[in-house]
Amino acid sequence: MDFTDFEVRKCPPTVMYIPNFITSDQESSILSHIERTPKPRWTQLLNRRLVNYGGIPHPNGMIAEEIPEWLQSYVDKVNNLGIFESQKANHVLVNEYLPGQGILPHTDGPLFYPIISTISCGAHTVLEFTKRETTGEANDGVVVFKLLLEPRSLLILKDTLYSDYMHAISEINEDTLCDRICNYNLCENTYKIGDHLVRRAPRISLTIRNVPKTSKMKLKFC
Ligand SMILES: O=C(O)CCC(=O)C(=O)O
Repeated sequence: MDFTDFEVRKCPPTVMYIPNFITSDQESSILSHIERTPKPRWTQLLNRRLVNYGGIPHPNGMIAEEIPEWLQSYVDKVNNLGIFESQKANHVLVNEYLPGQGILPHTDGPLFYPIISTISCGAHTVLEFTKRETTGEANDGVVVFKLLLEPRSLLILKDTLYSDYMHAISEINEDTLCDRICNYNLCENTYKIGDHLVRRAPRISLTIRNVPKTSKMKLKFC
């Protein structure tokens, strides 16, 4: 696949934004699978809840677990794009955000191959980027640019965007379509900058990544 048409050019390298990566039927199917996830499977945090599929990433190696078939088909769909180069995605983090919830500025760090792919379902969100404080200079939390993630879209982040920037989702109930959002030209819908607000609704994201260091479960018999 030639990604050049999907590259977001108004921000540092490299962001790819593919609208309508999945169909509405696929989105509904994902949402109904997630809705049926047993409560104990979820980890409830203060500002979102999450489920790990494929294992729990760990510095000593992720004990690999099978990804359920319904979810593996979306992992395959992303793997088939060839974005992970010689690797294959083997981990999915499902996040659920209710309106007013979000995620604090962070980098995904060394446990992952440095490429992030995210499928959004259910509703939009706005992802905000701040520069990492690598030179000792404070960045004062200044948001340098933002991306509007529409439902059914795929976002791919890599290169300097992975290493030098933190990403976050503000804990707010509605988003302003400001001129710092830099992927309007690739969005499925046409948006008018400035004068309208988009109310948040529950959003599910599937963050599909490669965890390079894995191990098989060791069974001890004594
Ligand atoms: O929900 C998203 O789009 C972002 C998720 C994220 O940044 C993470 O789980 O590390």
